[in-house]
Amino acid sequence: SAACLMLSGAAFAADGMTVGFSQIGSESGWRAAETTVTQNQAKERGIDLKFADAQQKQENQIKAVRGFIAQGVDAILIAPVVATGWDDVLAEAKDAEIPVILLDRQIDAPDDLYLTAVTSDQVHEGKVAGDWLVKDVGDKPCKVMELQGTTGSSPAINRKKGFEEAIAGHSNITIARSQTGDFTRTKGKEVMESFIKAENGGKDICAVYAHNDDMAVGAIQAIKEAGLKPGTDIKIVSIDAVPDIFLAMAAGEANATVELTPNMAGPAFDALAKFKADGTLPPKWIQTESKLYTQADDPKAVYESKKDLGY
Ligand code: GYE
Repeated sequence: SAACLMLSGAAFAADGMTVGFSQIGSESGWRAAETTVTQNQAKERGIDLKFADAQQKQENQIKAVRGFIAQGVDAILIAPVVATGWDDVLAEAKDAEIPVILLDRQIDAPDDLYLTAVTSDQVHEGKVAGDWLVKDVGDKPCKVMELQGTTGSSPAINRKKGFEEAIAGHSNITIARSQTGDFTRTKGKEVMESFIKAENGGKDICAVYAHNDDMAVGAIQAIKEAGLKPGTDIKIVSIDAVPDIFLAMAAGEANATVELTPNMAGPAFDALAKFKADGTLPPKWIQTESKLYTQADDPKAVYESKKDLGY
């Protein structure tokens, strides 16, 4: 069929390429899934993927990218840990005529320094989370605890912004405390414990907004240990839609999440194959979808459908 021909055509164009991938680390379930999916997508297309784990450090990412340039790879994928500080190394890749594709996070740099960025609209994700809370809370006063992602990362900046936009004009809802939990369960739990202490043993807290599900799962644990009920005493809204948050939703302990696909590499490799085949320039932003899930969406079934998708 035509679809098959198109698919094999794209795979053929990518076949035999060597692609360097500078991954951030493995801070979250979503990140681990993205790594697995990227490796699978490369294998399916006959791409030789060189993988480098930066352990959360931009300097390691810059070193890895320089290494890929020295090796003369055909393309480079970067999941950029923070938004700034990329201009020099990207200019080096450009001079070497190696296309760079950004995965899942945006950067503050001139967009001629990379081929495209495959990411969600992270302001929108924050807005969707905030809109859910506004609707759920109604007119009641609501003190929100915000668990931010990695400081200086585009999802932390933008998810904060979008949520603030959603609650603006609803003076009953306030972000009373906001701190980074670095996108990890451990830090999410730690920060939530300190919030609980500062807020009358948690009794003054109405909701938690976590920039990812892992921090929400950590916060849920802290709330339970404080003798309160997450999902009812304290509402929980977060982002990613990893399998574990659906287990929490099925147990009534989490309320809402915004889905982020771990398959950023598929669209990236498609764009790369076209570019390599005939110079087709992709749009500078390939946007993935952001869908809201709540307890009304049969969380157990969603868990079952997701648990093998690279997670
Ligand atoms: O939401 C979070 C992760 O960069 C958008 O990074 C991504 C975020 C994702 O570790 O779980």
